[in-house]
Amino acid sequence: MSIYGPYEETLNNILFDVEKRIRQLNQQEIDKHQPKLYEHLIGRVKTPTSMEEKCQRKNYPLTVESALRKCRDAVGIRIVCNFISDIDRCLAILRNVDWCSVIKEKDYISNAKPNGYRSYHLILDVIEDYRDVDGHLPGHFYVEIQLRTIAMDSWASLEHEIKYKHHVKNPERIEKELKRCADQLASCDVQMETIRQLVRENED
Ligand code: 0O2
Repeated sequence: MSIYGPYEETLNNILFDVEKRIRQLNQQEIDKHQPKLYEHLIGRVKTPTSMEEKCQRKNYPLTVESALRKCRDAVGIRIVCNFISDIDRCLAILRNVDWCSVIKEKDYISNAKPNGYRSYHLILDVIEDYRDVDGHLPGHFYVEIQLRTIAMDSWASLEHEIKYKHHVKNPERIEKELKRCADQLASCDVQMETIRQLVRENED
């Protein structure tokens, strides 16, 4: 049995439900003639192998408790937005829904990681009563939400690709270039926001 014990199906159900709810939130915005909340979203249940690696990296025992409680990203959803202000709208909405509570926020947009990584991370405690299996764990679970612009997402994907696929002898130069690229993209995000504002102010 995997590190998720009997909970693998539950995790897939949670992913399905939360994705559906986020799509509904987007539809509600569109119905109110607001811009769409996001460009696209992508969800995954972390593979058991990847979760085991994470637990080992963090020196957690390889147990269901570690995989579902100490780590809180077994279920993850990335929401990729067009504009920074859309991330703010998503945040405001998610903080107010009744089917979860936001228990942790990490703002890597205002405080980018030293390598240039930008994204806004939330941990949701999904309150809905997912069925406990064998009385092991109480019936609520965590979901990690990552909110990013398209530009931030492009950078993170490429950086991930470069970091994991290639081993270079002197990484400092590459890291410096990646950071420069991240900062340029961040500046583009600010410019795009300004352009959106200008369009709004000049609409007929
Ligand atoms: P995957 O496959 O994307 O899930 P914690 O200490 O537990 O509160 P945690 O989870 O160790 O926090 O770290 P954090 O900072 O919240 O970020 C975790 C996730 O953010 C990573 O998940 C990545 O998805 C993403 N991330 C963080 N830093 C970087 C970075 O420098 N580059 C890229 N490309 N992504 C980053 P996983 O588990 O690593 O992978």
